Amino acid sequence: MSIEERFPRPSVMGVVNVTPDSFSDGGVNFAAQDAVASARRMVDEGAALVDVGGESTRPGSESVSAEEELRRVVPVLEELRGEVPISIDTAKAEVARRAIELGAELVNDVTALRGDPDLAGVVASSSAFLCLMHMQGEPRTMQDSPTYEDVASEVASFLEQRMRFAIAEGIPEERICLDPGFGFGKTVEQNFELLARLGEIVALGRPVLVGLSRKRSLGRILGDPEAMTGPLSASLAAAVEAYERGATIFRVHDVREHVEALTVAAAVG
Ligand code: HH2
Repeated sequence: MSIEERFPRPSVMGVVNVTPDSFSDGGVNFAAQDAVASARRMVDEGAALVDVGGESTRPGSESVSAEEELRRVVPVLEELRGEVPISIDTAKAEVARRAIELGAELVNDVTALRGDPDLAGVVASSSAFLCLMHMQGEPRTMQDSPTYEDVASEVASFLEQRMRFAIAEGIPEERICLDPGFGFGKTVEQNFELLARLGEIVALGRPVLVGLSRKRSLGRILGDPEAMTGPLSASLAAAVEAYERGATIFRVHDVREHVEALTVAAAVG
């Protein structure tokens, strides 16, 4: 089955960060039982799947070991197994392998198969879907001075290359979706230009996943130059703009509100 058949446009992906330090919900779901309850609630609210992550990738964050990531996510995945459709937000082959064994359907790799040389093989030898995301630099330093000649065309050509790499590694194209990586090595202006020109990413021919929810660019465009997050209202506007430009999967913290907004956008469309 292709990813667009499994997750038709628009599909909402709820975010469950089993971390102490994620940028907007750090600590909220750090206890496994809280993460499980959040995931179940998100599905009740209309999420098509839930993205479980054990490592923050917020600007400035440090990476964690595979052992620590497994310690965080495995109890959550065990509990949700067979009940909630799961995406695993990881760049580590070992974590992806265990998550797939526990039923994860999608591997969400913010490094687009550049982080762990074994990850492509793990995905290829499973039936999991894969999200390839653009990032300039690495989380610890990516917001220091992101530079592009032309952000939209550079992100598009990066994603096309990473898709070719994934296909060459044995991952069928129909299982791949692409993500421009809002906030990952991009200024406020670059993020908004990328959103305006999202059609250029959609034109690559694969479903596009967007993560705009609560991102700091949304808070900054509202006038606070120091904002570290953006409000729900701005997240909804950004999601609808992305939908209008062809996005398929929406990675969000506030599921009910996004499902409602996107249902209206889809009815107009
Ligand atoms: N954003 C974050 C994490 N993972 N994955 C994809 N595909 N796209 C995104 O835009 C994306 C992502 C950052 O958000 P969050 O998970 O809320 O925070 P943190 O990385 O601090 O855990």
